[in-house]
Amino acid sequence: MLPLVIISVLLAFTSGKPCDTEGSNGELLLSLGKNLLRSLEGQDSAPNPSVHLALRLSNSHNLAKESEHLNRMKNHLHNDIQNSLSNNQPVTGLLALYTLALKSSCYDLNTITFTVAQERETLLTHLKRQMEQEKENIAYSHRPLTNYYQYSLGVLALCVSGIRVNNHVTNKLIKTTEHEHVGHGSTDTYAMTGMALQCVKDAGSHVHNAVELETALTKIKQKLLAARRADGHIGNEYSTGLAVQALLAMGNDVAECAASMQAMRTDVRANKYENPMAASQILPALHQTSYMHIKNKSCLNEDNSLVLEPIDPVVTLPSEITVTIMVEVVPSSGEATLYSVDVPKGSSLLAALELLAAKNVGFTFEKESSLWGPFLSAVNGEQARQSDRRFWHLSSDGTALNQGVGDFKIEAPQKITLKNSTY
Ligand code: B12
Repeated sequence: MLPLVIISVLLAFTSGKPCDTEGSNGELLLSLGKNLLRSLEGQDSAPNPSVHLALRLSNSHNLAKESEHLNRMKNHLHNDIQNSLSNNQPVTGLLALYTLALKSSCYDLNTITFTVAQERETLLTHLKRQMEQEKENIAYSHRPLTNYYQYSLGVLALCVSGIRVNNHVTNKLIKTTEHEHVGHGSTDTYAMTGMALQCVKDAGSHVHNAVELETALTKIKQKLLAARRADGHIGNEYSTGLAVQALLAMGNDVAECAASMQAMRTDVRANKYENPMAASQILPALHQTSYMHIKNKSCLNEDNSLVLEPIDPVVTLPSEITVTIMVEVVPSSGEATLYSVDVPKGSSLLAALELLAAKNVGFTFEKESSLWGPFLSAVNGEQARQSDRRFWHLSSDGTALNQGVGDFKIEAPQKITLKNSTY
């Protein structure tokens, strides 16, 4: 009997895919898909191209809701991008995400146009132009107008849409990888660069620098593998999905991602991906696919079984237990001010800052909305502008937060520091 058990266990190990998504994991994927679909409901929820992508890369669909969301993107998101283009603001990442989202629904990209200075041009022409401007900026100041994450998204979006990416544009990405100039969110950025360069390699268009391209891809793989933690995460909880997507796109053996898949599943069960952006970046990885695979999407014979059951609204009353937090503000002058405020345990940092501002002790702040939620943009009247490459950095007792003000919850007394920093 015992040998039989041992043999079956061994067989299960050798025949089962290490990143298997069958069985109970199927349930997990389904519930994550439903949560994403739910995040698009509600009057004031803005259409989100990253969520669209994740839903389209899943195995189960709600085709009616996906097509409704596609239409909302074609109105609202389209208008937002049109406004940025008209105001000459760089919008590479959003334009790229929009392109990927449309492509993931097999939408004819040539029918999407924007009008700037009375000239109507297609989405892809605009994306190519944004990439040229980004490239010029790199040549001039060694940095893209936006960041290398968005630059990579741009290359990826052009490539999966079957556009031949200008060699000079790709070369800038190869060179950055070589010189390791990626900055904040480096795992996320390496992952996006990996998918972009792999797509270019597979397209076979970048022949004259093939060796450098290969070297860059090898380096990215090494960087991602070196960022693996003992608990399976690559970088942190929020970069693991993109990192796994990239490793899969770069043809890594699925066995190498088993621990990371497991880490993400544990995170899903612990509700770490309640932010739809976070969930949208990990879902494709859990489905063992990647943004790069949008290139070959046919949209034929798709499953249509993702149904949303009505759920009872959950009302959470503020906790009666309060915790005292210190809020330290360090403006660009370096002169720190310390405040203190009592907040209900479990409040978001945003709610805590609102309570502090309401005390009229001289603390004020402003926020801007983004795909990830509220972004802290000004404190005590001081803006930390992206155009100046500054931002309000968040930390707790000296450790950088890996969530924003809307998602980070205050569970214990601590000192929160808001520091005007450069990136
Ligand atoms: C580049 C980048 C930044 C840059 C953005 C400016 C720029 N022009 O380069 C800077 C350095 C300012 C930044 C800051 C922060 N970031 Co950041 N950032 C990224 C990165 C690598 C790419 C974002 C991007 O360009 N997306 C493409 C465009 C199309 O999407 P977008 O949503 O419109 O992009 C804008 C917003 O995302 C916003 N933004 C950037 N980071 C964050 C974080 C939060 C919480 C919010 C609300 C908004 C926001 O800036 C983007 C450019 O305008 C992502 C990686 C990822 N996986 O998404 C991390 C990422 C989004 N950042 C993250 C974090 C934690 C932060 C900080 C909270 C870090 C800190 N301890 O202070 C701060 C935000 C603090 C604040 N003031 O509210 C996490 C968010 C995880 C989560 N669960 O919320 C990510 C996923 C990285 C990671 N794996 O940990 N970031």
